[in-house]
Amino acid sequence: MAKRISLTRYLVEQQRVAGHIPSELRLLLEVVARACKSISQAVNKGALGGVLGSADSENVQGEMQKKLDIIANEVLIEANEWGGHLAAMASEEMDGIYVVPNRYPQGEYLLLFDPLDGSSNIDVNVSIGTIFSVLKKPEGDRGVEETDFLQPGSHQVAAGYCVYGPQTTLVLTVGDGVAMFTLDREQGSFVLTQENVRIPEDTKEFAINMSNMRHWDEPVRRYIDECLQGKEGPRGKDFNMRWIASMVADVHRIMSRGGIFMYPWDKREPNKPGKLRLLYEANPMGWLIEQAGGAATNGRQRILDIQPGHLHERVSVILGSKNEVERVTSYHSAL
Ligand code: P6P
Repeated sequence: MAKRISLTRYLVEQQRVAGHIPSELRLLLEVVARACKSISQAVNKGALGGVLGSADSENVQGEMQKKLDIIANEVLIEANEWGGHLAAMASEEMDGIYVVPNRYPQGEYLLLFDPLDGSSNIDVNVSIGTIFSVLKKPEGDRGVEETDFLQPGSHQVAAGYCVYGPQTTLVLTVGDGVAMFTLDREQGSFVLTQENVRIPEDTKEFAINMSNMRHWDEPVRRYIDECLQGKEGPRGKDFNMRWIASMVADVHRIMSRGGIFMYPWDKREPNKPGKLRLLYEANPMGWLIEQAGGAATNGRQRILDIQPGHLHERVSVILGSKNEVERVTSYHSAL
């Protein structure tokens, strides 16, 4: 059981003792955590807060926005724009980047986020969450541009998510392993409840949307077929399946007990590499998984090595227990 310390103390120790993070990054993470607390409160109000349902607008992905998608996006923008730690932000809910207005000092970090992932679950009271990634703005005295965000996931300096479920839990890495903080609503602060999170290298649990089976590529079909054959098949063991249709919730289960999560390319939209977004979903989740001893690929290469071509680039995602991810990836290279 982790010693009961606050997120603030954990971050101060990461800065002062471990020398892992500068004070500006510590400030950034504290501000993001406070924003997640506000989002959690809005989510928890549900129908009582008049925040359920559609916003009658579409995001850059052409997806219908929920009222809470827009609220969460605004909370993160307003919480972070004045602090002087950021140069700009990028969000699933915004077409282009949001440059910190001139009335505020500009900092050296770039913040990317999916403000409310899994929002199709909002109206049915299933766990959803915020995913965030932090990069450093490239050196130079020119103004910040969209191309500054197009860095491989291996360049991240911090990544995390906050899952709004039975508990509100913030999961964070600054490159020194993964720590989990549970929101103590009486204190109004995040408290360290687990550190040095480790994902078992093997698992009997896979997460994939089975309704897409007929559209999958052969390596994915082979892997799932073998899992479904259970003890009598080539895997020699039975598997269980979970699919919450909320990446944050599925990944949190894997961070908590292992498993493999897959949203692979499929032939419904052959020109799209996958459904999930590289910069603010796959990269932060991929780094967290790796920092906890797991693996994350697109079937052929490490997700964190992918050089992004544009801000809302999509990617095929296979992540979780290391030996399972390596097996699926080997099936792709066997082609
Ligand atoms: P499907 C939520 O919309 C999301 O982006 C991820 O959180 C989730 O894993 C996936 O899409 C679910 O997609 O096609 O199963 O609804």
